Amino acid sequence: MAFGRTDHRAFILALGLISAAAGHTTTAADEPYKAQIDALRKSLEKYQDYKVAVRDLYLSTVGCVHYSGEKISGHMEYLKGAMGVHFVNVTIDGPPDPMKPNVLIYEPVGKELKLVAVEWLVPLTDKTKERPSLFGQPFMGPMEGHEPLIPAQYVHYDLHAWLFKNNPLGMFAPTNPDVSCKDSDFALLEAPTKMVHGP
Ligand SMILES: [Cu+2]
Repeated sequence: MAFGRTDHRAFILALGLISAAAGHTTTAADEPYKAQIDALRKSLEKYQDYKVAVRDLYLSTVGCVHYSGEKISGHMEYLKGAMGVHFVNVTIDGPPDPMKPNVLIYEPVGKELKLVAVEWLVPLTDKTKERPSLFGQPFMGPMEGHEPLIPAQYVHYDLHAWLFKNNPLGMFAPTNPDVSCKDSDFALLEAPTKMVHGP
């Protein structure tokens, strides 16, 4: 089916409305934030070389994290797929900065690491008044830390953005079924993270 330019835009808008109505905000079209997201992607392109990321203090947490899609009540619903290897910059703190994610995520492909996504990880503290959001996307959580790489006591909100690899589940979905840990010597199958009550 061929869409004219206007038809196409109307179709995307309709899709956005449908998914917003269904509460699937993480798969909604990111159209209104497109310019901001494009600028963010451009500013992070240098991190496609993981050594540049390490020099800027994004440090590897080694394990390639993936999920089986198992559902447990009271736990996060992570659909089957991987995140990859998280490189965390603990020198970035304060409220989430849309232009400065504190996590970069790499997929091991052959003997290389490919930058696939970024993440904002925000601890829940007594100062937290509301759920953070960026690009119109409410963060997920609060949830416990992701064991075994992050201690359970690290209660946090997080938001992933698949800026460098398409995610069929949506730009802001936590897991990506097209990302794999098969080429990693440090694949870690994680259980879905426990949710915590918070603002
Ligand atoms: Cu992640």
